Amino acid sequence: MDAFTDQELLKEIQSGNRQALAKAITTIENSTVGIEVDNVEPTAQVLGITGAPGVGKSTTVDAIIKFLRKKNLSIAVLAVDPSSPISGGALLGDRIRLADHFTDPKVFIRSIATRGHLGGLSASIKQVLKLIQLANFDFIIIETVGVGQSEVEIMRVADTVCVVLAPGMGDGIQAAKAGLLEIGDIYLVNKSDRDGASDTKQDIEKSIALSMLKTNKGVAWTPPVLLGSMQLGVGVVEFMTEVENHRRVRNLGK
Ligand SMILES: Nc1nc2c(ncn2[C@@H]2O[C@H](COP(=O)(O)OP(=O)(O)O)[C@@H](O)[C@H]2O)c(=O)[nH]1
Ligand SMILES: [Mg+2]
Repeated sequence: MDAFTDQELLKEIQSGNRQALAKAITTIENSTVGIEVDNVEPTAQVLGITGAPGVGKSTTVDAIIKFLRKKNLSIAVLAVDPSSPISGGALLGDRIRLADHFTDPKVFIRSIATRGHLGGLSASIKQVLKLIQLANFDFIIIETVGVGQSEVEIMRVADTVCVVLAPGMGDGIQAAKAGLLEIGDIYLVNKSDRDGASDTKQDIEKSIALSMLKTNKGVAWTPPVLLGSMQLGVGVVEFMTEVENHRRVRNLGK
């Protein structure tokens, strides 16, 4: 595929060549120049999934893929690790969990570390997203590996941001400190099969109400706080209903 010019590569991506897409992403990941992509009409809703390590983000991604595949929709997943120059253990774990989908041609899963890009992390993520939009997926998911300023920044490229939390893994104050209460469109308290999930939900609801008072925004959309157990498949439909509601309210994608 090395013989392809950038333009040919883009054509291949558009016609559904996943290998070409993977190659183009690698080029962006490793180079300081990138690939010139313009005039991409975004069709897919971009869902960002963030939250502390271990809350169940990858499990949520897996549940979403299963949900969407039942509707015969195609999905691209981008796992972004801004901290690590080489794909670390966390991403490897994700890969194993998502291995069920590897033979499914309608599911494209890719991790990205973005080491060298000149324009910085969010610039290269934007480029990668453009390429994925070009490939005409129905749905795009971006999962970040941890929580920090770079994750908050990555989430700016998403249309709909979901913050995943879990009982006993940080309260509203911690979430506020991490900047998560300003960026979430949907809050998911995962692991509802564990003790304390309702308390976490109430705590987050209170903290969101406070942060919305301060920022005085969100009149058109009040972020819902949902309970669910993505591992057990509990609350997946309700979660996806809110993702769809947000798309409609914000008039995103198709
Ligand atoms: N009890 C329980 N455990 C869960 C649930 N969802 C995920 N987990 C577990 O939490 C751990 C971390 O999940 P993972 O999806 O890798 O979290 P991530 O680091 O946020 O991507 C794994 O051991 C999962 O099996 C759930 O709904 N209930
Ligand atoms: Mg993960």
